[in-house]
Amino acid sequence: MFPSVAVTEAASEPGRDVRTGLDPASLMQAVCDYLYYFQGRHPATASRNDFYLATAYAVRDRLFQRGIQSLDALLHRPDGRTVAYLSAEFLMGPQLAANLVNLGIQDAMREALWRMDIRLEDLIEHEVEPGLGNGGLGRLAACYLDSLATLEIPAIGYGIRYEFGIFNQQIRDGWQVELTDKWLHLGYPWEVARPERAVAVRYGGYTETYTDEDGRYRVRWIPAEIVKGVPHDTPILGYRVKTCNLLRLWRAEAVQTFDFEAFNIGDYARAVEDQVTSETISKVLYPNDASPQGKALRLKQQYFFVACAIEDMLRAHLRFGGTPATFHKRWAAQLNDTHPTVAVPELMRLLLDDHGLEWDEAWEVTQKTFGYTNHTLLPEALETWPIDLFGALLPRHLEIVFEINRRLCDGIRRVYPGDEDRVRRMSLIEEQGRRSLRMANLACVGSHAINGVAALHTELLKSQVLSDWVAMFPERFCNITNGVTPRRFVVVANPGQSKLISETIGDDWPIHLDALRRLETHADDPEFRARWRDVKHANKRQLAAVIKERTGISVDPDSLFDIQVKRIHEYKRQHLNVLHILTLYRRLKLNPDLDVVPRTFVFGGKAAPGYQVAKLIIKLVGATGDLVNDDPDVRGRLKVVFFPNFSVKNGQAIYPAADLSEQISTAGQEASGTGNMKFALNGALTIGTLDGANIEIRDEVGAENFFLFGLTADEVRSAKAGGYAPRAIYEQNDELRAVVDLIASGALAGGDTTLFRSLVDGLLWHDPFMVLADYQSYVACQERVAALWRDPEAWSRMSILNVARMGKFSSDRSIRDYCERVWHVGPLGAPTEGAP
Ligand code: 475
Repeated sequence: MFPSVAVTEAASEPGRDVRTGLDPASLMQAVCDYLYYFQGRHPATASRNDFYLATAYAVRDRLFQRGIQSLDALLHRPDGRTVAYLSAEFLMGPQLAANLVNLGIQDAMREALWRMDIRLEDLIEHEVEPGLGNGGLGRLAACYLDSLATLEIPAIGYGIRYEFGIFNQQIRDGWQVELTDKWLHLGYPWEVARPERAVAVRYGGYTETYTDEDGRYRVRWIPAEIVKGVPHDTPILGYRVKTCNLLRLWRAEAVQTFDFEAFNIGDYARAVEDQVTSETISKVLYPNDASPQGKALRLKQQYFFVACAIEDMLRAHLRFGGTPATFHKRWAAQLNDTHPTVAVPELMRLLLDDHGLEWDEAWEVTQKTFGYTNHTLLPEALETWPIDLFGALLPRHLEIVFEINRRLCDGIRRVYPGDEDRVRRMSLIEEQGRRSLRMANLACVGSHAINGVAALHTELLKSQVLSDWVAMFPERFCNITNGVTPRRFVVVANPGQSKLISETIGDDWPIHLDALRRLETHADDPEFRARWRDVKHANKRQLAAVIKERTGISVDPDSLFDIQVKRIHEYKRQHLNVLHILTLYRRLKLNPDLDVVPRTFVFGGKAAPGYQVAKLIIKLVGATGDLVNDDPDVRGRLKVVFFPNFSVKNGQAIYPAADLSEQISTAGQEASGTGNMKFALNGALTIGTLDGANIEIRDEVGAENFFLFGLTADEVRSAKAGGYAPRAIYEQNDELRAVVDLIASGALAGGDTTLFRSLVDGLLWHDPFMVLADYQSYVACQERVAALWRDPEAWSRMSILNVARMGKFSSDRSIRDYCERVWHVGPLGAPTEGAP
């Protein structure tokens, strides 16, 4: 069935030939061969991009070699389960350095390139990352792929190969400007297109019934439009293991390049137009990270990659001897938020209409296949699709959804007779206003497991958003706290800290992150602390140079680097951070000789292009910098920087240089956060609220090693229930009032009192995210931060203890949790307890 041919064997031993050798000589040969024979360049005249591509291709060979071996291993284990991670976003970050680290050939490649007078670091810097995600959710998917491969679990990430990813952000006159992300323009060497595995995706049209040969009543879908999905595969190698999985992203293509019929009748333009329309599907990533607009194209995108993925999975399953009824025994599919939820009716459709299963059997297969992860409680982020729109695009799926809903509502009525209000709440259809399909409800009914991404988030999910579902299906719910990959975010991003840790406690910590505990005893060693500080200082000098280059602002590496990087959103409260900066500024203006701790405040993050308040917050940060940075009374003691175009790549330069990590969302709003983990793993101390994973981070590192402030989620709720009046807080707090008045006065806007008016009024009259309520507690907490900073030994000790106790937040632990609680798979896909 699958010939384990001699060719595979010949190439199966890493290092056996020049093509796959891992020594500097083989690597140099491979890079040269690519330059010569693939790119047609002479090393003497090749550009940096030529060298980058040649190096990437040489690395990719070594990945594919391991990928083929992984596939081989899988094929010899026909009872195994493969994980399919379905996600509309994968924020992979740059690939070169991470792959070299996972292969263990960073030094060998550096040496190989050096022999050709090329600096590896220049090539790493040159790389453009595929920004195929908005933020946390997309980056989490990428961390999980890294961990799946490292834990040797067969897995495929399925998503969309957007031609344009998240926009590039420029700052002009303090305002965000969005530029198209043309990440493919110099060529993307990490992927391979597989046109022979294309899938036809159908849209629109109508359904009809017919009677098959056995006299059974069947339905068929007559679509109005067909689009081709072409897979592009990127190999995902684990850290120092042979397992190499796949990220398979789909690009939309017109079925025929020209509609010849239209061409013949002379309507050339329309034929080309149709092609353009088809290819629009994978054109661009929607840049909203919280409030999906009900755009038809977005639903088309969702169905597009889901249909491709399910078809691809089913094909593989049948090819290797499976039957439609055993699909769930070979595949565990995870819904990364509700974006891929149309997979539920899609799998049902294939099983019912194409493979003739009965409803109950198809439903059992479907439920056992899917798990659903919720990533946000924000009400505006809960996806719904107008029924008319959904039905026009996916008429057969709507019929199936209605039948799922009929059975669901019957079930609710059986368990809760007479409770029509509950039926109304749990129904897949929202009947108020424009009738619409509730994707979270569809995900819940179609999955055997439902999880939140941090303990508090799961509790809030269970007690609020999904409480009816918990009551009826309690066994489906579990928490799986997020994690991040220590390979990319420590080994690659922070070589100085990594080297020091490995010299001190050994080098197994990247795969056994709990081993960082061994650092605890060194926290009391003054010599170790001094080396720890030296590493941080070097990282800060590097970041200072980048800041100077990108913004023109000089910052002092001896100052406290106080950093907030994440999407710009009111609930994340970048403006609370600004209020603190302006508080310090005012104190210095009143008393220029005040002894303040010098600080560099760094902000970074993108605002959704249509989110005006978030864009105004960016402007406010810039205006604060303009006011503060060159004020003679400040004497350089406060610097405020907006670092443009925050991305995975920029994050890798920023996290290692942070002293203080700002995790200051309103309690109950941030599902988990993962930046909080990246900072802490790089030795930053956290100032934060009891929100998301902050709570668990604090539990791990110890309350005495965490700067906590602010209302709890419960307190936020009761404050709101009791009629929260921000204006009263403003009136009672002199310093707060002065700072808010400063913003309103126009002093940050060249005298213009209107620019920040909406922001100020929002705080004074509504303040839905309790910025004013938490202000005093935040400022007081920042004073404790400053006091500790004055004691470098105590600060270093705390920083070391933070890193030592962050083991829980490896994405390896998260993936083990998913394997145990949701997927029931082990290494190499071996079924584990509870496997279906
Ligand atoms: C949470 N993105 C973080 C992270 O679990 C959490 C929504 C709609 C459309 C497109 N993107 C989105 C998110 O909802 C998102 O990124 N959520 C984030 O997921 C991983 O750590 O707290 O805000």
